[in-house]
Amino acid sequence: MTLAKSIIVVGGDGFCGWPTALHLSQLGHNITIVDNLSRRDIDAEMGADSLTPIASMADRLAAWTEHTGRTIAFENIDVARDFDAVTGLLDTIKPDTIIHFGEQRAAPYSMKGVVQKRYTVDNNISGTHNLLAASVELGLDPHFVHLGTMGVYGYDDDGLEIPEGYLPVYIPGDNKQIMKRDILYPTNPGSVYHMTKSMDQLLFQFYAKNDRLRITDLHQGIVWGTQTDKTRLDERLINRFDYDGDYGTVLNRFLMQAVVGHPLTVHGTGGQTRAFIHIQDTVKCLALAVENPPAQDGKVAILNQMTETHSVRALAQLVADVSGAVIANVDNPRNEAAENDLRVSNKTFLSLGLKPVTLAEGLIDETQQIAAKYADRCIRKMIPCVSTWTDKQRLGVVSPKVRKAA
Ligand code: NAD
Ligand code: USQ
Repeated sequence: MTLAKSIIVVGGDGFCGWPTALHLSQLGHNITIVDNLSRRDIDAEMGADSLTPIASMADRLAAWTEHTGRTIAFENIDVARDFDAVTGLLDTIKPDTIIHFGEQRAAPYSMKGVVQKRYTVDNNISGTHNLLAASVELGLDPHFVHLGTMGVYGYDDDGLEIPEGYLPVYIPGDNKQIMKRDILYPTNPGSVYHMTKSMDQLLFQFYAKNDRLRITDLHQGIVWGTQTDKTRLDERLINRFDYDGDYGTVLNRFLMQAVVGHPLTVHGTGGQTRAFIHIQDTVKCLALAVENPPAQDGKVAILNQMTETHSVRALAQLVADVSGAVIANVDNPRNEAAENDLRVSNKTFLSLGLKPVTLAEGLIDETQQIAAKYADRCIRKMIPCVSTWTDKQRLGVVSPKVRKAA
């Protein structure tokens, strides 16, 4: 165990933040969760809920202390709207590390309508900026670790292996010399949500250069699975499992759909290839990032936090093969390429010692067992993806229809 750090986990009530807070607490760090519980409020607003019964924050924290003897502090603060509370907390704690999970993270929710578009931009950009500006205002030097997304790179399918954040460009100079520059990889976001992550990158670039903040931006792929070794300790520690059409991510949705006898909802041909990582590896990557802050050299460290790539259609086939589920190709409510290839460099985490959990390792079974255990909590009408990307789709695809069943 290295030196115990004082760590603020913003968004620590969420799917990735909760197991990360537990993991870092178990490693001996002093954890303060900051969360305004907005994710639970959005569930209530939509009439949805986690498939797993997530306990209240008070019960979660009490269960953790019972099992481990360790305590985690909790502050209910909206980091986007309550700058004074953010400043007060940072001044009191003077954290070694701030991990920032606290954003509106669903692409379909961010495209639902103008209210959700504006909320996503206001919440995500202001929250990130408040945390950075408060740190500078107080003269603090925390290592800022942000959860970004693979989706900032876009899915151009030009055969290039996506590098970790920066693209070397070679520019011919006036005297025929070639000048090299490392520029931020040009962003190509596919939703208002993904756009906010592209905008976060510019905030980090500025604060790293101007104020010498040490920033790590983790470009994470789609997280699948539910439990980690820590959330399994007690049912009150169980992690969130989103399956609804806005917040459910593709593989977890397929696993849950298989269990409740719903056709697997493949958008279009299912040729969309995406990057994936298991939740257990997310928490391991966060611990590695915390232990390896970048130098104070004015440059943001960008790491691709993903372990494998799969097409949506291959995932559906895999789940159908293990469960006997039927695959349904539905009209795609999104505005995205129907087919793409994806190659991604993730060499930094591998070099730091990450040994990835792969889909092939049977963990699909565990996630299916969790889905089966709580299947009676499924609200079936929340399964279809009805948030459309454009007005044209909104008119034609109010309720996505099944085109073909395999
Ligand atoms: P989540 O919605 O489950 O958790 C986010 C948490 O942040 C919630 O508990 C919410 O209440 C809180 N929050 C939101 N706005 C806040 C605010 N203004 N002040 C305080 N708390 C606030 O999401 P998640 O799946 O755990 O994702 C966490 C982060 O990781 C997000 O930034 C997301 O973009 C990123 N990410 C997630 C995935 C994934 O597949 N889940 C993949 C790549 C990146
Ligand atoms: N898809 C289906 N059927 C479904 C649901 C989704 O075919 O029932 C397709 C989508 O059209 C899309 C792909 O699956 O092509 C991925 O969708 P998703 O909802 O699993 O993932 P996405 O919207 O990209 O967002 C999720 C998280 C987000 C994170 C992102 C990582 O919600 O917070 O940033 O994954 S990444 O995709 O790498 O950018």
